[in-house]
Amino acid sequence: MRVDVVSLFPEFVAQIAGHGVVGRAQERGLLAVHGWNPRDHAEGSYRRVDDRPFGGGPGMVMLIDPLRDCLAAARAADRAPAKVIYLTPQGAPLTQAKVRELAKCERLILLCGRYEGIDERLIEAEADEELSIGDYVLSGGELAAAVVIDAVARLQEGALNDNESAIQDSFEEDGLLDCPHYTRPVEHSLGVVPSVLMSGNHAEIAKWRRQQSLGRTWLRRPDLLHEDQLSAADRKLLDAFRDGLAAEKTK
Ligand code: 6GU
Repeated sequence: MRVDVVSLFPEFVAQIAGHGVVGRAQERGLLAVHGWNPRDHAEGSYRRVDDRPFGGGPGMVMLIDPLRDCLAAARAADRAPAKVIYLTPQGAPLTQAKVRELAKCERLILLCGRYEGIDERLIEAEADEELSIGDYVLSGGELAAAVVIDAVARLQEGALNDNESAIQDSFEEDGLLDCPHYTRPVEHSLGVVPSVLMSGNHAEIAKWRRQQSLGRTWLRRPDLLHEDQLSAADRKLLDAFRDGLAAEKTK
């Protein structure tokens, strides 16, 4: 997969994409990230890339032409057609389902604007999608681009090592939060590891993990839990989780 990032700070995104799972995916030839700077396509000695907004108000708006020429150069760098994504708080929320969809693309171009924005005509003409990474404001799209790159990189076949399975993670299989994890030592001044995890009983361990996932999702992200769609077994596990909590409270 090839990802081109159009940004006034392309080195910033390249830096982030050079480490960890994403860096390894690039080393393994599963992913290539390239940066493009609209300033390289700006005219005049000032190389101007933005201007004041019509209608007044604070901030600056990115000019159409340097961005359009930069985008054209990025598109032309590879024969494969690219999906162009504009990263903006006004975009559709990024979800793991969307990440799975994007991870299948041969090519993406991520368009990063400054917070005040890009001339709307450029977005209408060039962007296939607009995505947001959450309901808060960042000063530019670069961190969001890094988020998208990380999330799609780890889904490329061969990007994760065996011990980093993507399927176990929160959201990946069934949209539930992940269960808690423990490692040595069993006894620590901060507490003991739940005994079931040392029982060697794999069915019981799987049941406990499922229950923790259901319980945590219910406690922390009820918006993700569709109780009416749970299996009878899941419902039982969740009821027992709630009973356990209630019992603890009355202790
Ligand atoms: Cl994609 N961009 C900016 N500037 N802020 C954001 C965002 C994107 N997603 C959440 N906040």
